[in-house]
Amino acid sequence: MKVYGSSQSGNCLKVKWTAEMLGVPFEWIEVDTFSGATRTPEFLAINPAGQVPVVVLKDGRELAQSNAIMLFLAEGSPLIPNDAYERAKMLEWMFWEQYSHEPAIAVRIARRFYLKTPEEELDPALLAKGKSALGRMELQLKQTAFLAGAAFSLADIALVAYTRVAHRGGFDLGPYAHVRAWIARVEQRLGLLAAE
Ligand SMILES: N[C@@H](CCC(=O)N[C@@H](CS)C(=O)NCC(=O)O)C(=O)O
Repeated sequence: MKVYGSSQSGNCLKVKWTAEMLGVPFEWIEVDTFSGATRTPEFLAINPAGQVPVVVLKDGRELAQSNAIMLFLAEGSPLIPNDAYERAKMLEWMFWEQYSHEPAIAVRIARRFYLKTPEEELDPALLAKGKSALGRMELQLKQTAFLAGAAFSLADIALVAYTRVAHRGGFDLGPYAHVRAWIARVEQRLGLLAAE
């Protein structure tokens, strides 16, 4: 399998970490998302949406969208709960991540940390939306060790990708003690050192 991704993108790292955890062999093809590399005819032939991550399977079929790729890779593995309710809870968090977490936290990280956009030029609503997302995670993680319940699942990999580097987006994780403890637990599972 080929994984087209950017090492700076949490969406791409989710796929990399899932494949590594499951022992799925892959070739990583680095794509610079800030240089127009996702808009070339060659890249658009692989993913017409012009985004990474996208994978090309051994048989040539393509698959995009980080969470869809993770679900594909982890099919039948302990990273997806067997119980229907717990599996749906995992999906609840993964859908929520793409609508209520990533569009605020990842966007601020990209603009502030990578593109060096000054704070006054950033939409102030992103900060409020990101803090609200962190608050929602804190509430859950006060009750359970992992997002979908007692067991580590794809929801934790999906949410940790940008949460562990939220400070790069100007988010102070100080008030979210349970989120911080969860990040450490998930990083340990993934064999990651704490992010700078
Ligand atoms: N919902 C998509 C988001 C993918 C996405 O936003 N990818 C960004 C990098 S994180 C990208 O490729 N940006 C380059 C572009 O839009 O040209 C996913 O989860 O895979």
